[in-house]
Amino acid sequence: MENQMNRRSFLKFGSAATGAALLTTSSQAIPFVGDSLMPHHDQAMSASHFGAFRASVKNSRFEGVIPFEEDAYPTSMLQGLPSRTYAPGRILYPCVREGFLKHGHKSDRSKRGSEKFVRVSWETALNLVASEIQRVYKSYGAESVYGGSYGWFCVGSLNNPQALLGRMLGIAGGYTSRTLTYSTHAIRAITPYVTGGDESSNQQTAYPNVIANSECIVFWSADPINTNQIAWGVPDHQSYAYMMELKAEAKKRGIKFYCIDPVYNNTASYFGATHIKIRPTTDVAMMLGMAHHLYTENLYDKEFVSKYTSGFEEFRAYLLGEGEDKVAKTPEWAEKICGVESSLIKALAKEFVKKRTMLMGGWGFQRAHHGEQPHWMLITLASMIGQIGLPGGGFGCAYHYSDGGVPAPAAATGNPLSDVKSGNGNMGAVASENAPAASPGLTGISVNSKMEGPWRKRKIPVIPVSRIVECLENPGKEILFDGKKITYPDLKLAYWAGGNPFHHHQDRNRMIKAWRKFETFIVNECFWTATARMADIILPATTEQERNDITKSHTNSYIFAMKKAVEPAGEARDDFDIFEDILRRFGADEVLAFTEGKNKEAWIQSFYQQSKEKAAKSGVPMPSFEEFWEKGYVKFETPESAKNFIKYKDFRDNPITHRLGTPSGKIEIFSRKIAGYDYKECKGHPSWMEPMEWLGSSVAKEFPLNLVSPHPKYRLHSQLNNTWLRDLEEVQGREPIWINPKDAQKRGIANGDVVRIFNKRGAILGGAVVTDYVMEGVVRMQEGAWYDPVEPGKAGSLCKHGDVNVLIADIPTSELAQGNQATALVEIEKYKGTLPPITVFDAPQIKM
Ligand SMILES: Nc1nc2c(c(=O)[nH]1)N[C@H]1C(S)=C(S)[C@@H](COP(=O)(O)OP(=O)(O)OC[C@H]3O[C@@H](n4cnc5c(=O)[nH]c(N)nc54)[C@H](O)[C@@H]3O)O[C@H]1N2
Ligand SMILES: Nc1nc2c(c(=O)[nH]1)N[C@H]1C(S)=C(S)[C@@H](COP(=O)(O)OP(=O)(O)OC[C@H]3O[C@@H](n4cnc5c(=O)[nH]c(N)nc54)[C@H](O)[C@@H]3O)O[C@H]1N2
Ligand SMILES: [Mo]
Repeated sequence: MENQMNRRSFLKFGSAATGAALLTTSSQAIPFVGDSLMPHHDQAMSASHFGAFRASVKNSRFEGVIPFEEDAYPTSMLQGLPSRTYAPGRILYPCVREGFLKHGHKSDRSKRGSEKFVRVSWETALNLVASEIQRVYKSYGAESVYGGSYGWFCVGSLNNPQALLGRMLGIAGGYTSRTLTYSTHAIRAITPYVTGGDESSNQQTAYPNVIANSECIVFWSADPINTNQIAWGVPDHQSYAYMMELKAEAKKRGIKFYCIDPVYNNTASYFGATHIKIRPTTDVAMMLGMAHHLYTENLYDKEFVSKYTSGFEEFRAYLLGEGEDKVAKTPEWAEKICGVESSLIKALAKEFVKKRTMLMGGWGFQRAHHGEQPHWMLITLASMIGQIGLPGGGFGCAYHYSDGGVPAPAAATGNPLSDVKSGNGNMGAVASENAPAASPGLTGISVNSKMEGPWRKRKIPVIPVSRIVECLENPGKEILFDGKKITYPDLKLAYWAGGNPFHHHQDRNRMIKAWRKFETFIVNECFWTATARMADIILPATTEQERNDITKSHTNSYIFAMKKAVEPAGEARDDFDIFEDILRRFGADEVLAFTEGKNKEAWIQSFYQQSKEKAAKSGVPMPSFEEFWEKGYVKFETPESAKNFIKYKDFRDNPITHRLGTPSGKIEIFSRKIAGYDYKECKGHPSWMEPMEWLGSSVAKEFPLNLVSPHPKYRLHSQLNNTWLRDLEEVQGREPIWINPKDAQKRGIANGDVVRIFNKRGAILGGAVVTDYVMEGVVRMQEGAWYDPVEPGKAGSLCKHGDVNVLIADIPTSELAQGNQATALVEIEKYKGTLPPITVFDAPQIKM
């Protein structure tokens, strides 16, 4: 306690609670006896996409992570944070590509990735950035500056690089931004037409209700045990307590679990689910087979369909083969496509109708050609089952994400971190609609300045996020998109902060060539990622533990203080400071518009105060900022009403007063609007359309294995790949690829071999894991291993580490969503050459 009192002076807001400070107080008084025994209040509270925690700092170094005491299920990934902070590939000073420093935008752009970097001062770097932005504005106009900057930057209401970048460019003169996300491109585009809302982020039937009522739970392309480890805000991992309870209840009541997936995933093993092995991208065929059986056997819920849906008649004609294609979508027809036996398709259809069934849909299957269809068809199937709005029944497409399904305090804001319109707005809070209106929903820095000035009037054009390469290749081209027409701008400069496009985007080799269209590529990064290596100007950014901030848990149950734990590495600076200093090169008004006259501390306090005022209005008291900062968090209680939330119960009870936001007010199995668009690849009702590459296509003759690329267990995309967590999975230093024993045997591949995986788009190395957790004909490699080409910057080079996006096509889902894919056909062979060393985790060559 004595120590706690001493600590107050050091932890006063605004002072750097550095290791040096700690050293002179409690760290000296308490001998090191292992982190778990250290009193919590002696550690700086912090937070991340992996969870909240206290940073243990010794000798000015961030050495340990003590998970937040109220997080009962912390993820192992959290332990990678210290190692990340001191990764050998930290960017320590501003650098410029040598050719760019000499020749500016007239440099040889094909040298990106291979040419040396030159260390420069912040002054030089920022002058160069500002003059490049001004040059492009003058020569081509604001539209030519791309500031869409997609990615999973850090948590923190203030240090949101994406919002800050948009804010800076919006003030400086404008830019082109983006819409939708790589996460939910298709589901988010299609479901507003079907249920009138965004099914990727609305509230799910709460877990307690599922636990009490569901008799059958179907994980359909969903892996919540894996993907709930992280959250778009901060995860508090409450979903794991509910999942444990669900498992215990299943033992008592015999709840049946199915996993419909090409892979027996983490969730399937946890619940001991029955594996329904389905060929990738064929789910719609299976669902149609089930629908056909329900219809012809008169097992479907006619009353639900007629009272709550619209357009079943049009769909029925298609289902029975009375439409244009004259093909009845029988279970036998479906079996030939999806590989699931027709008898099983029928049995499942029957079981889902008979039992109280919750269809938990993930998002894996919408990252595919025609990715709009599976969720539309899932909702159609759920409508025929007829349990939407009943306890423990229906469907939910966000149980796997950011503690979805956890009953929680209300969120007033759609996006918990900020009101940035171009941000990952879909990743909104999953809090209850039953909770009181006013809430602790914490806001953050806005992309729009509130100060008067020309920036207030600027129109920010957008492109669909995953079309960036196509846009570079076809300036001026008009495309169809979600009922509209969009003209691709002529992009000349890109500025990225808080994302890793050379990880997240598909068809790496095509991308490398297209990127040369940019005269200038500027990146703020903490690490020498594949993207940073392709930059012309690179500015070093601080990590979350090197600055103060404030954030909240994704469930809205907590607001967290994020206290600076250590000094920034090298010359790294906060994104906020970097953008403010760029605007200094534009003028004083611009700087004022950016800061609104507040320093970083004042901003952080203002976010807290806004929450406090909002909470007070609904009678929820919050402590003073100082008390909060000292304690490290504020907790909000979950209202009892939230625990029994049932999605669409209101609609079921009264479809007139609670009509849906669709034109008919009902679930639209047929959408007149979409039919009216007259698209080739998205019809008026859910339909099976052959994807460009699947096991039934002609491409499979040459490339017979269907690769899926789900989300990694020990990474957040590419994040943390530069830590020891890599060692938990890699095979001879290569990203693992799961292959079925039968497929491995045919190719003479043994467990632990390094293999070459290839198709027409490129080739990568990987480490074979021979396992029947992946079905025959399918291979699985997680997204996010750092791209490490043998010849950097050269299109077509072998990636020696295992970046799966070398192999995946960059072809849009359809004219509706224009979304991204995550599967492809490939072939695999044992790699016989000498193994090239991995180099991507070390800093590139820098001329000092
Ligand atoms: N094949 C395939 N591809 C996919 C997917 C798939 O399933 N399969 N999934 C897609 C999905 S859903 C997503 S969301 C994307 C993810 O793609 P990204 O979000 O681009 O991937 P991350 O690795 O999270 O990249 C975030 C980057 O931000 C940096 N960063 C973190 N904090 C800061 C900061 O404070 N300042 C600055 N300046 N930088 C910071 C990190 O170092 C990191 O490099 O990938 C997509 N790509
Ligand atoms: N640990 C961890 N958690 C994460 C992330 C992370 O990087 N790491 N990323 C977060 C982000 S940004 C997002 S968007 C979400 C993503 O959440 P999701 O998109 O739901 O996750 P995925 O792992 O891509 O896919 C889920 C399941 O779909 C299966 N699948 C793939 N293709 C098909 C198919 O055609 N049919 C069927 N039936 N199944 C298929 C995969 O094998 C996997 O088991 O996860 C979030 N959570
Ligand atoms: Mo995502």
